[in-house]
Amino acid sequence: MLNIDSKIQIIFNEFKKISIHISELLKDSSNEYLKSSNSSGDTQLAVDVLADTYIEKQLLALECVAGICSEEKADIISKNGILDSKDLLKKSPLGGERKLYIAYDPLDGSSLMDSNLALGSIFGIYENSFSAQNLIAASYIIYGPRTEIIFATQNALFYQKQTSNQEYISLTPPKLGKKGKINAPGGTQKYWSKTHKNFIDSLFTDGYRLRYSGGMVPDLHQILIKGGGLFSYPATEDAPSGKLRRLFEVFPMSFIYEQAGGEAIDGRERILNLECDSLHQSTPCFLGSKQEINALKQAYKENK
Ligand code: AHM
Ligand code: MG
Repeated sequence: MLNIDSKIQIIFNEFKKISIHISELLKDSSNEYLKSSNSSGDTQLAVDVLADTYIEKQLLALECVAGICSEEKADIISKNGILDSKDLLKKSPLGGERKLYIAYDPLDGSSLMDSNLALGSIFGIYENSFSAQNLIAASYIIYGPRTEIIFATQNALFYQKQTSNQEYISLTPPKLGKKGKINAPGGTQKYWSKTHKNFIDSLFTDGYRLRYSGGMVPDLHQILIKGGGLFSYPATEDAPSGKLRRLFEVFPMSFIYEQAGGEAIDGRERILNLECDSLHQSTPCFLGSKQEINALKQAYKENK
């Protein structure tokens, strides 16, 4: 019987295989939209569905994976069909049978396909249930001029890049400084609250530089690689719970940011203390270096 670390290693190795397939898929993909939309109401691209179906097939073929759910799917799927999401969203103790479930966003930022900007895939590995407290490892792949991958466990961060012969080599894992220089503010500005607008303006007044592509993976990756800053996707008038989804995007990226020495909050609370009531639930989110997160917490507290 494999221990949990070996299972996580098998899953990480599978993410690398997936990254090779999807980076090739992106080279040949058109920007064709389908008539369908996902559970969040986003119109799907053909490539969103292709990436989703491929990842589902690869992950469910692993003996150590008990079930998966994805930004592009309405349900949690196991090798034997649909699982009850109410049961699996409840917090459950770690340990026991130690079943592993994976939540993923197969192609984050796919609306950037047409402009040929970097895209990503995001994965969270959950033990026993899809609750933030049960997130035990996370990963993202960035498809840019190079394909790179970040893995985080509860103890370590790993950073690897794909070579021209489709092998992976290790790089020094990035670390967030206490304070950075990048400001990546998401959401439609005309719908920002006054508090949020004032805070974002204050960062620019302090000398922060705007870096925002509209892809969560490259935007967060840039902050990580350049040593710090703030990524925000706030509650807005048109999206009071933010846009980004807890299970597929915000929890895994928060896990990785914490492992890199940063923090992730929803404006008040630590993201990884939040519950998740439904599979596609979103949350406002702020991920960054400690100093920016503390300043934001303060600004939000003073202007409730
Ligand atoms: P997607 O998963 O449908 O691509 O949506 C998520 C993307 C994130 O990558 C990005 O941070 C955000 O949506 C951008 O939204 P906006 O265009 O509102 O700034
Ligand atoms: Mg996404």
